[in-house]
Amino acid sequence: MRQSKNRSQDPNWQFCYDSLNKVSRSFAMVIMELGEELRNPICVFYLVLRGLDTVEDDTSVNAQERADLCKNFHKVLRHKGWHTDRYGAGAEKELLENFHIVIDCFNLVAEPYQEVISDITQLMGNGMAKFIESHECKTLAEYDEYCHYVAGLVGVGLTRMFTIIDAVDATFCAREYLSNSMGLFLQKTNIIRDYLEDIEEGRTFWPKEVWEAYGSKLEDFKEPNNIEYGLHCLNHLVTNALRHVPDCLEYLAGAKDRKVFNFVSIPQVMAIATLAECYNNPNVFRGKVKVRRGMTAKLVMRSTNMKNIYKIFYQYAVFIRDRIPTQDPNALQTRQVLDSIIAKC
Ligand code: PS7
Ligand code: MN
Ligand code: MN
Ligand code: MN
Ligand code: MN
Ligand code: MN
Repeated sequence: MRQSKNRSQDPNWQFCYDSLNKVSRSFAMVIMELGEELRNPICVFYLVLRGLDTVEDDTSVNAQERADLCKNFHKVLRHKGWHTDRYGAGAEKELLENFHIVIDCFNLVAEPYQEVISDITQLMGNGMAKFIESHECKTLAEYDEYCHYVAGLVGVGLTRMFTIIDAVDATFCAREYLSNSMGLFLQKTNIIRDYLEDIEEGRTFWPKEVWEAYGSKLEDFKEPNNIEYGLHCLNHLVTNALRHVPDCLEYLAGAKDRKVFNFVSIPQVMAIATLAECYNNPNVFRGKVKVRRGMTAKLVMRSTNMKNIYKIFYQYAVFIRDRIPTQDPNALQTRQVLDSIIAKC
């Protein structure tokens, strides 16, 4: 293998960055903005977890086989030449068909990064396997547990990497709940927004403990007759996700490196914009709610310092607060969590 320094001339890294651009809607851009030291390790981290997630997601393969591969996925990283053509579709299938290239690149990143990637892959794979077997989030505690495995752990791993180059507050490694909240806020926003897409693919992440208070089947919220109950449930889950915001603001305030700050702040800002768009919005049950392209560009440009971040969160909190329906069963809780966010801005 030739040296890895010049990414554009090394066909293996070329494959990784091409693959990253194809599989991730949101992360390719922010990863490219990272500095030289973190860019390759975080690119590999992303592709390894995207590979693992493709195994978790492919319900056309039987549950036992998927769960076994999830549990063993960290071992694949030590298995030169490993690849599979059994999972996923499109760019994600192509990623797993060429996974031996990702493994070669994994072996080129510095040892401390390899250790983070391997540890987090093992913990995430075991967590995913647990939920493949049980198949749904019953309680709110299980919802938080699932989100910890698939996103909170990503935050924990990224924080360990940021600490290697001294880019975030040194206490963050010991205060894992802050990194966990960063991931849970992104993951819960994704789960709320993807209601319809996930149902159509035969999966459900909305926790039963919440939706059963508003309907007898989660799918029923799609029916125009049930829209009022659907919105109550949606608003309940938005309120639950907003509880992570104070931790996220504390984390962002402790990200000192300029490039790392942009990397961690842009997804958080996109999440609050997406949640604000979803709150009390019947279109969540009809299609994919998106932040407008022009707004996304504006938010990305502004996400460069804490003063702007506070301003953006303040504006979205007020925007949601002004739209709380008086008859919403969680109106009071929603107002309280928004007021606690506003107080931090
Ligand atoms: C290593 C950057 C910054 C402290 C693939 C970034 C899928 C929301 O499934 O693709 O298409 O609907 O839109 C990312 C914390 C994880 C959490 C989780 C690895 C932030 C495998 C992101 C991303 C921690 C499980 C992608 C969690 O959403 O979803 C790296 C700090 C992967 C982060 C998955 C979700 C990410 C997600 P889908 P998306
Ligand atoms: Mn996606
Ligand atoms: Mn998944
Ligand atoms: Mn997925
Ligand atoms: Mn083969
Ligand atoms: Mn999703």
